[in-house]
Amino acid sequence: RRRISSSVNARPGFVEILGAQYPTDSITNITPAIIAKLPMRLHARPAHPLNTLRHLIESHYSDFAHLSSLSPLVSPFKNFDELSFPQDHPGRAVTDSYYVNRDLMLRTHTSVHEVDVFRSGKDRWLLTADVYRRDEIDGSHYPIFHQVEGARIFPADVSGMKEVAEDNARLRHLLAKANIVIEDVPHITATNPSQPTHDPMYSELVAENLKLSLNSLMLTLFGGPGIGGATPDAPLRVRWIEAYFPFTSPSFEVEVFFRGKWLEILGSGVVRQATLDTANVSNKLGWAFGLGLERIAMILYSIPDIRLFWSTDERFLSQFTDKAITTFQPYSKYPSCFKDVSFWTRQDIPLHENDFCDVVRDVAGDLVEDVKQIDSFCHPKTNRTSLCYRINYRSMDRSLSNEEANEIQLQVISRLEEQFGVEIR
Ligand code: FA5
Ligand code: MG
Repeated sequence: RRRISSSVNARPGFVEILGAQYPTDSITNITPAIIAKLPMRLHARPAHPLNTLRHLIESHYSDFAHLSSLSPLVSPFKNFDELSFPQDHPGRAVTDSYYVNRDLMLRTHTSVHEVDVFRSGKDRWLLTADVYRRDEIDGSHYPIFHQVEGARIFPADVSGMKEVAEDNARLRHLLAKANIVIEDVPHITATNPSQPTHDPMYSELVAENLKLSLNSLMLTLFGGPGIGGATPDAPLRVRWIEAYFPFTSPSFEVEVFFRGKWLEILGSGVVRQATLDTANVSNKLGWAFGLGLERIAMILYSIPDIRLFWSTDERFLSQFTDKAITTFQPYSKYPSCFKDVSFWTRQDIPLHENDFCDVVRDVAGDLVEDVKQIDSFCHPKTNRTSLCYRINYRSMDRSLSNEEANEIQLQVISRLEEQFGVEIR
């Protein structure tokens, strides 16, 4: 079970990732499909929409340090423990994250690098990277996506707070003239408290700086009339929502109203002092945010399917330049073809939906468009569970024959039998 296929070029008991070999163990669940995509670095490809969007954000934060080449292989300790995640946090589960082995995983968020970057002495920085989460399969979910982390810290004293207050005045002035409507929540509440070691007045000032700074970023990204954003009679709408993250308090999410829908853009908050203590900058206080590039790019460029970012088709890639955000012109959509598979699961071998999806992704690659469970029942006498999944296959680049889809489906079935001992019905 969770066997790494022999297509990965490594000694038995090892897996090769980005040119180095790592021992596997009983929790290894990284798949060849994921390993093959690790060197892609879409956020660094000239003229790729994700790269252009990153540069737009970097130019907005032009006086920040810009980082983008840290390794995706991290320890679970750094990804979770160092950021105050509780032991039982669901993100740690093998069903939700990709593990190379017990001590090494693919980062699930860019926050994993906060401690190291703060420790290196940077007090205002952006970091862009690929992040990895096991998930369902559809047009807006992909197991790899890209985040930009941003952070700014100030001296936790009167001089630092004077700096914050001045910056707040500058940003408030700038936003007052802009075509933007902001739905705010209080900076600090009983359910979204300031931290015990923080002077609440300092925490208020920093939370306000975070909000003003991000409102101004939203204006840069979504405020232009040319891209269907704000117009004189329809201002940009930004909504702040109370949130929870183990490594910030108070915490917030930001949503933007764009083309008729509220779109979740980012998570953010006042950095937990434990993070800054670990980074040896206990005398500082500040904020951080993490935003997802794909969702923003899909909206700004009108890209309808998240798999397109991974397309090597010239009809996709040649449409973009590194100068500006343009509207994607869809080329003909090829027909899709669905296949169902019904099977009895084994009681002694758990099969999570994310396990099912990883088998499909591993066999079908980007030829899978979505996967849905269409039936599930438990036999009253034998107590066995039967599942039925519908897999929708479609190529974005060419027409896929029914024979080819059948061939892929057969491989999916034999992998399910082999890895999870299922009995096909
Ligand atoms: C985080 O990852 C936190 N590290 C963000 C953060 C940073 C909070 C710093 C506080 C301080 P979350 O899991 O909500 O949080 O993801 C952040 C953003 O990434 C989301 O708002 C969304 O834009 C994007 N995102 C999350 N999951 C996906 C996904 N499956 N596909 C595409 N984008 C996603
Ligand atoms: Mg979220």
